[in-house]
Amino acid sequence: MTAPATRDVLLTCPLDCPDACRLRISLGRGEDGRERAVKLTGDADHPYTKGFACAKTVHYPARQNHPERPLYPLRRVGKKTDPEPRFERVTWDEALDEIAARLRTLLDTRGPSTILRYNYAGTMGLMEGSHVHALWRALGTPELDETICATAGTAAWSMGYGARYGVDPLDVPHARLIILWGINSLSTNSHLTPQMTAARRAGARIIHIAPYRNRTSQYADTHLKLRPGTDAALALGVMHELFAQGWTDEAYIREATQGVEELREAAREWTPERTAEVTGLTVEEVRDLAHAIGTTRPTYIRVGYGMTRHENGGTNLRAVTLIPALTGDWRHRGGGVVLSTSGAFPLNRSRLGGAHLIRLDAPHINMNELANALAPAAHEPGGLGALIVYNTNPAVVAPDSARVRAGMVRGDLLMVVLEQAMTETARLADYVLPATTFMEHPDVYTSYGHHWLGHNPAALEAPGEARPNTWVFQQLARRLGVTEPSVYWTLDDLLAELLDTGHPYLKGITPGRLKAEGSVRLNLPDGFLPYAQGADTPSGRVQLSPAPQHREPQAALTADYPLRLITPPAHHFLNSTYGNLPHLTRAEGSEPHVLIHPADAEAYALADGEYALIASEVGQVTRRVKVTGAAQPGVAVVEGTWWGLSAPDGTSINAVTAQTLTDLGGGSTFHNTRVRVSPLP
Ligand SMILES: Nc1nc2c(c(=O)[nH]1)N[C@H]1C(S)=C(S)[C@@H](COP(=O)(O)OP(=O)(O)OC[C@H]3O[C@@H](n4cnc5c(=O)[nH]c(N)nc54)[C@H](O)[C@@H]3O)O[C@H]1N2
Ligand SMILES: Nc1nc2c(c(=O)[nH]1)N[C@H]1C(S)=C(S)[C@@H](COP(=O)(O)OP(=O)(O)OC[C@H]3O[C@@H](n4cnc5c(=O)[nH]c(N)nc54)[C@H](O)[C@@H]3O)O[C@H]1N2
Ligand code: SF4
Ligand SMILES: [Mo]
Repeated sequence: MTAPATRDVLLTCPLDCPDACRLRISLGRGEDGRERAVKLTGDADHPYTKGFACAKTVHYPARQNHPERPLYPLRRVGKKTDPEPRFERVTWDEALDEIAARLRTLLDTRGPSTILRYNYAGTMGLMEGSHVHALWRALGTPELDETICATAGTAAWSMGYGARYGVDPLDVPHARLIILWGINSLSTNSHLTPQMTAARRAGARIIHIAPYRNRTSQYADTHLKLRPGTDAALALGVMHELFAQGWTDEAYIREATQGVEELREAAREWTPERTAEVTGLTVEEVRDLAHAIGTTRPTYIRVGYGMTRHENGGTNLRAVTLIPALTGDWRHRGGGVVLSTSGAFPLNRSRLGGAHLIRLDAPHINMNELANALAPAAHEPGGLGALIVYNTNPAVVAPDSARVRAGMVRGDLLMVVLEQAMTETARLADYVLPATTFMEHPDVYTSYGHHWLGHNPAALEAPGEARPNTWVFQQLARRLGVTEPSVYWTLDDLLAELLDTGHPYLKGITPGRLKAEGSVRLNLPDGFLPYAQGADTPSGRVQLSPAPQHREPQAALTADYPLRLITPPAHHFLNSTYGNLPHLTRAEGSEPHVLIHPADAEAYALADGEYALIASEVGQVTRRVKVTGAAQPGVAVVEGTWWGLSAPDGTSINAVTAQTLTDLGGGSTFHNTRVRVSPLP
């Protein structure tokens, strides 16, 4: 259908992934004369992307040209509870006039608190992903606390260190010990791999710490299969040995930290024996880990958000991040710990997304509690009359998803979904508004895994009548009589403001240069060593107090719910993105599986290849069992937030996960679910 490629463009990947790759995309003309993407790979000249895209995004052209992609505004015909949704094509004017009229009525009769924007990181673009909230802030709708992914980690990091700086990934080849702690980096941060391989060639050892064996464990030299949710115990066990064996860097502790005595006291009880008992590791494994960390400089620790998705996930992550403050690794190039590099982008965000419009008295809604927020009917106190969804697929990715869907199909709720794909959320909408992709709209990008800023021009004409989110909201704003200027900014307006800080890291980076070069490295000082002299906290020191403590979850395992279910990302999907591409679902095994250890298979009469019922206190799903030693006794694993449409029972795995929040940051607890797995009757 599509002719051979005629030209290449270089663009930054917009997806929620630390790598923010520079992509080389080949365009060709179809029979209809329209240019489209035909091939995608990584830019060979980019020092971090190094010429390859991941196993999922190489298929972005198929996603973009998907036959079911919505290309025209659609209005529902029939009821939201109909088993097969039906939509009719309408003009943009019809859709926008009708939506604006419904919003106007809600604003006039019941006020802005009845309208909820619901969004996440479908695009990381600062325009289409962040600035686009300005309309809702100008209207004074509830503040959505964007907690589904990173806030437990951010809160934990900021207690110890303040802003999130991280080791430059290009310094990783200097490390001699690499610890991948609570992250499946070969799947979720794949461009770190060449850097680690370079370190390995120079003699580095690589350790993976995660409850089940996956690609990253296989790549590592050592896999420590700890019990989920016990990272604080393991970190304290390591610290016990650092203190006991004299492996601490006393100069660093004295000059750059505060609270070491409290931490030393807390670590005292975490002998290797006690640590082994709590974490499920052997005493030798605990001693070996501590010895490796204590005696190897530089030690590089890459922590993932994965380990935070537990009740005590914030504290667990904080405990791990404090280790380099005891070893002094921050003073060694390639040493330290990384959660995110995003703090290094010193942009002027004072009006980004209408930040200056946020009202102090605005109600807040935690996005993990969408099921609750949708529960009261529109006429009840606190009831929502409208839900405006963009850059996210909550019917699949939000916890307690069956109740989320039940709330969405309420007849009195206006639901508008801006989408690039006919997701299960879009299928529940009153209006589906076709959205452009990163190749079809201009935007700017930071990264949470490296230090380049990216700018994408609109490289392709939008197909059909797809429009950027910002265009849609500006059209609504006009119809609602909104006069706030920032709502109407173009990307050039935003870019000028973002770069206007005078910060040394942005020196020489003008809008013109960024647009001309496309990808520009921040002006970090030579030998960038964040936290070598202290931290970005009020005291200027790394804050070790209050000392982290291990705690068992309130959702303790019981005879009724004897297994802990973790639901980490799949290699071939990005959250639910790509879950509608058959060659990627096939690569993931065609349907979601639950990994069960042979000992549990025997205990609960589960047979390999058979269907089983996974039941939690929240709900239940049916999944095919894979009996495998990759799991551990007591832990069930379902990889990937598959579309419910791919599952035997049509449900998302989040039908069993709960709205429980983390100890810090109000974060999600997707790996915290206690379940019972039984053969399907
Ligand atoms: N292929 C792919 N890449 C992705 C994504 C995707 O869905 N697929 N999602 C993107 C997004 S949005 C994010 S936030 C990042 C997330 O990427 P990561 O930061 O890697 O976080 P998770 O993927 O949630 O974590 C997965 C790992 O955490 C481990 N884990 C679970 N519980 C615990 C625990 O208690 N302790 C320890 N030590 N380990 C634990 C799992 O075994 C698994 O190895 O990846 C991004 N990249
Ligand atoms: N059980 C379980 N659940 C999880 C997780 C888990 O590990 N386990 N991970 C959680 C995590 S870390 C995260 S970050 C969330 C992520 O959840 P989401 O943010 O919902 O991510 P995606 O599922 O990738 O859906 C993004 C949607 O945005 C759309 N989109 C992309 N770009 C644009 C655009 O420019 N405009 C518009 N209008 N739409 C666009 C895409 O088509 C896609 O449907 O899921 C969470 N849910
Ligand atoms: S690795 Fe991440 S940033 Fe790179 S192409 Fe894949 S999803 Fe995009
Ligand atoms: Mo995420």
